[in-house]
Amino acid sequence: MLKDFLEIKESVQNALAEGKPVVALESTIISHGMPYPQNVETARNVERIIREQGAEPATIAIIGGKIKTGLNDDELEYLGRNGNVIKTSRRDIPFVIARGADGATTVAATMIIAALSGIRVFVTGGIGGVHRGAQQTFDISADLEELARTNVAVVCAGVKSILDLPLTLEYLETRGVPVVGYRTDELPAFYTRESGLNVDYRVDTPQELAAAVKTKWELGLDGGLVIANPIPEEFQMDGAVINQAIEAALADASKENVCGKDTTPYLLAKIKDITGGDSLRSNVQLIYSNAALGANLAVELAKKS
Ligand code: PSU
Ligand code: MN
Repeated sequence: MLKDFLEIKESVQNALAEGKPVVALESTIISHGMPYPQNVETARNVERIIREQGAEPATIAIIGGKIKTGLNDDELEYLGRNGNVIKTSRRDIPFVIARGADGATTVAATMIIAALSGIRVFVTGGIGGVHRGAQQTFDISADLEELARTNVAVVCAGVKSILDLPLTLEYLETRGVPVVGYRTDELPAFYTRESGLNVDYRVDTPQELAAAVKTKWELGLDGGLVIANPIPEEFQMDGAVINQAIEAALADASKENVCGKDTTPYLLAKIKDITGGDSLRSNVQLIYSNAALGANLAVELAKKS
């Protein structure tokens, strides 16, 4: 039974029962995406921002073999400090649970658990995608497959240029996943607002966004959406600086033969080191901005149901 595996925090359960807006958050970003203590501090601030916008936050993870939808403060701290948490995507979920282990959920796994919990909106920083060189390595994030099948709207800051942006867009197009620009016609590239690539649709208000999301699912068009919210202007990085850091990080990864699930965390940590922490500052700020938008979307969706 689902309830044997899944524990929904009381405040989240109450919000869901009352049809109030709830926003899911991932935990790989905490355990593998940022260093301690900034990771825990950011996670707490994100939850606060979501509450301030009138929605209930639910950070998702697996702790001691139990799926948690909604973490308390101690659990957030534990995840952020503990170096042994397993990066958990779709295929890892049953094993992490069966072993009674701790798992930090990726975008894919968080979407699955959000959907099981009845949550339709999920906020993160960046999604996984088609990696550069995927023509050779086949490295395509399971996040993209999940977006194709699971009904959760994912608010992010676009696609990070550690990935191949044009190929990621092609993949999403093939799998029927809408890529929506929030107040932009361009796909944002995470650290920067522009990529030179177009999104499918631009929306300018949370109301407009909610109307499209609701229509998609009412028609039975299963799968998620990528809602790309550009990093606020003042926190944007210099394009040349960040691209140089990314190139250097990619070169190191290839020299050290990093592959599989280690690739993304490796690149994120390298980029942070190379930019002397500047990338981390941008990363934190874009998540705050996404948190506000995700909460606004959840509020509008709740009004419509
Ligand atoms: N991109 C980021 N920060 C992150 C991740 C991606 O800017 O923390 C994490 C997310 O949890 C995402 C995962 O789901 O990496 C993708 O990993 P992979 O490429 O191995 O699928
Ligand atoms: Mn991969």
